[in-house]
Amino acid sequence: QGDSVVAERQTARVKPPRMFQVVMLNDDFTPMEFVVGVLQRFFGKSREQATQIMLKVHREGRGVCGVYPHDVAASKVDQVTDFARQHQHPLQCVLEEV
Ligand code: NFA
Repeated sequence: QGDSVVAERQTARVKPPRMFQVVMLNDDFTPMEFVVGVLQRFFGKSREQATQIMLKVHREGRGVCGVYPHDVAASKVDQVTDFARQHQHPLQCVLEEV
């Protein structure tokens, strides 16, 4: 009962964080296998989930890798961009507010 009072006061006072999708963009050069590895390494996807997302991006031009608060989403974009550059692939991700 005391807890519900606390919970109500918090829901009134604590605003939810703005959330951002990390959207992966297709290109003609990055190998499919590399993209699957990126989705597993940086977005915690299983091999099966990663393959589905990679194919969606390949066929439709873009796909959502995950949804995070701004600082987390921005750091994922940087990590993916840096990792791709290190391997000389043009793979790109962008942020979009949900
Ligand atoms: N279109 C790339 C290819 O045919 C694969 C790819 C998928 C690239 C998803 C970027 C994102 N090798």
